[in-house]
Amino acid sequence: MLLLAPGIRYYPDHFDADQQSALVEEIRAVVAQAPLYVPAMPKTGKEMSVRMTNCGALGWVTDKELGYRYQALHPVTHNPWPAIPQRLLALWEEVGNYPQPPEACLVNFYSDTAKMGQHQDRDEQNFQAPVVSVSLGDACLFRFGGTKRNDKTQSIRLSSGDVIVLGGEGRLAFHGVDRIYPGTSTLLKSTARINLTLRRVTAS
Ligand SMILES: O=C(O)CCC(=O)C(=O)O
Ligand SMILES: [Mn+2]
Repeated sequence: MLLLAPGIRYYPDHFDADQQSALVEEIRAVVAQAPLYVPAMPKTGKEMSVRMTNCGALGWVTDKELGYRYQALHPVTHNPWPAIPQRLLALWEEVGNYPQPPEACLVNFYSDTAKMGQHQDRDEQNFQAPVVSVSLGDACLFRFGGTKRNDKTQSIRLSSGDVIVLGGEGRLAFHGVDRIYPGTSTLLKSTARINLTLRRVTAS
């Protein structure tokens, strides 16, 4: 484990190749039940480049009308989200350092050109619990800073199997994905990156 900044922990190659393949199969099963959808920004309705779905009791969603929020039902199918795979619950137990399990696992699907702007994860009622994030497939350029938008930032290349934890002083750090490096992994069928983000939503 490498401490990148206060509260920002990096576990390179946390999942080996076999575990990554198993995780991809588990996520395929999630997507089969809860299809990827196109999230849109609050108010403007501008579509994000990342496709999303969730597993867990709650899922993070966004659309023009209601904005960023957590909800128990898929916004298109209106079905409950599938359960979080056991392997991810075990990851949370291992690195989360938090007594209760995650309630939400956001699945972000990045095509070659997708990216995610700098933001804080602050739609949760609970900032005591960390955010635990898994990278699968193509590498990306992940950039993070401090708790103010204009704080100095650092960039790190995240590869398949890597895990990042934003906890404690790093829980509200700004972060985002500047670019994908297409064709840097053969894990997925197409050139793409999947990110899985585990979160506790409600206050204890
Ligand atoms: O894809 C990533 O590595 C970051 C995803 C993220 O920050 C989020 O979903 O809030
Ligand atoms: Mn985030």
